[in-house]
Amino acid sequence: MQRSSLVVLLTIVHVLITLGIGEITSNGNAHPRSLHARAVDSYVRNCTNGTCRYVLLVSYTKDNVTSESATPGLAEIKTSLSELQKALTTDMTYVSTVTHALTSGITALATQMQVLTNVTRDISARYNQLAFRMSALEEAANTSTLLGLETPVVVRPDVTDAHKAFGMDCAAWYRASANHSGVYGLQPDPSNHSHRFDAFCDMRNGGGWTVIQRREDGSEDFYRSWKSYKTGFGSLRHDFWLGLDKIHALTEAGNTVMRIELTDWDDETRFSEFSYVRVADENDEYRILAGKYTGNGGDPFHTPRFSDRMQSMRFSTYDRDNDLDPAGNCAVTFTSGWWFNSCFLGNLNGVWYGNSSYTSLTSNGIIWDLWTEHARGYSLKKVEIKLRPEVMDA
Ligand SMILES: [Ca+2]
Repeated sequence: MQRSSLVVLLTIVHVLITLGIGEITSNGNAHPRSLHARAVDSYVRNCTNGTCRYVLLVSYTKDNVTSESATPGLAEIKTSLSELQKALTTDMTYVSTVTHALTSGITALATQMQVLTNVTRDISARYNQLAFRMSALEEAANTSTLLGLETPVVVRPDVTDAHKAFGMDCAAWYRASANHSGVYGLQPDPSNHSHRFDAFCDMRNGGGWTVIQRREDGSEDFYRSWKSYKTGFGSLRHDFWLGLDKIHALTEAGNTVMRIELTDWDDETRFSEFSYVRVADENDEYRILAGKYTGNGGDPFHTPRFSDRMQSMRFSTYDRDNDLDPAGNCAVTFTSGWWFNSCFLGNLNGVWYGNSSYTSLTSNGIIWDLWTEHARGYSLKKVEIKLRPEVMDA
């Protein structure tokens, strides 16, 4: 018997009982109105507003028909009912078996999922270890180049971002025992997977420094557009600017230290450190704020003369004049992109002059006038600017 016809018959039987037809024929006697049900001919399903009524179409005869003639109708219904009950029992057993099999399947699947999760976690941990070792190898390769040794071949695994390890900043890598300076993957905002990038981590001087700018070999032109300074340019292992959007993201926590390291052509070094450095987002033209100064390199943020002061200045490029000089654009005059007032005591994105005796007459070199032993316009040999959190302890 097909399941649909089974349902229909069950419905008919139910309706028969509900309408009292069974009562009419149960004693085989004539109905008070002297009508006898001969047989159920058919029924009509009538639905309105979601409520369905079943109307039975039954043939009747007048009371001259004997009570015996009505009996076969009752017997027929009883037989049908019995058969339906049997079929229903069989179906119920079948449904029960299928349900049991499904439950077992789901339990097995959950176990397999757990195994898969454990395996994924294990692979991820192994990948992180591998990333640390790769960094150490790359750093060793660079060191041997500097020493004039043969550079070992370092094969970097071909991995997509989805499988690559990312730290919030270089300090996070340092805390995770990455002690070697080199290129690491960063994601400053753990909830923003789309803002990931590579950065050079300096693990010296206490470790955990994210380098945002380097000048050492003149391999990059720093007279660049707003868009270029926004996104960054250069090679992380040579001269580069990390990019203002990334610098903003790295200082957003509000407890960032910025360290500026300077080297002159006599290989003398100076440094300036500032606590609570913050670089705003593009809506505020990447305005820079700095807190307390320490070091021996000088402090351009809190210098007495306002027109030189770097505190709270917005970033300017040749195509975006945000400086406070009404007469012109400091970025154009000094071929740079920087936080100019009108104009500066320190401009570290000027032209890199590779001549040890050169003092840029137009002051458009890498200038740090706070280093007072140098003649005015002296262009430095090497600069690095780096960031890390105020508190380094994990
Ligand atoms: Ca201006």
